[in-house]
Amino acid sequence: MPKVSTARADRAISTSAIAASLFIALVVMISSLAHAGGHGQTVTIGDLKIVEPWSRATPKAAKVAAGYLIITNSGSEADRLVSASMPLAGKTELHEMMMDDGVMKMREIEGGIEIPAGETVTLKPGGDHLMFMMLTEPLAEGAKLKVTLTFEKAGSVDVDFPVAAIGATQVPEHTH
Ligand SMILES: [Cu+2]
Repeated sequence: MPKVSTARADRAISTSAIAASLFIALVVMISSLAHAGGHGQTVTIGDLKIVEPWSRATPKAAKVAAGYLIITNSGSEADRLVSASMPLAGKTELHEMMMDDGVMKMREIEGGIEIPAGETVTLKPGGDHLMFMMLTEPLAEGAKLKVTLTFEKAGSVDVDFPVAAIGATQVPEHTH
């Protein structure tokens, strides 16, 4: 009888080992899918490459939300992000953060955001950002916002901004 129970135990172990490796494979697959989704799309327009666009869900009463992205200019001339628009926002501005009497405030960037030749500009929490204003509805976690970015030289391009959870401080599902 001990033999049988050992065999059973072996079988039980190998079954659970298979289940565990299948589970791990599944988790890896799902997290890589989520990871790819979390990065949002990579968009290229002319010499500019846009990666990791994202925004953040808003509570019901909120009228503003921020948008973030990374822009790399591989060209030999500077370009400039001059404006942006988003269908759920009555108005979209380009904002910067600044200290005013010891208080962090934000204000519209006059003349847009320069993307110097050969450099990468990151719009992120605490720094420059897109400000979606006069929202016509709350931004829902998991949604994708179609944002139109207009550059002085490269022209206009549509970029999908995935919406992270309320309070998120980085790209959704971003795990590096
Ligand atoms: Cu702002």
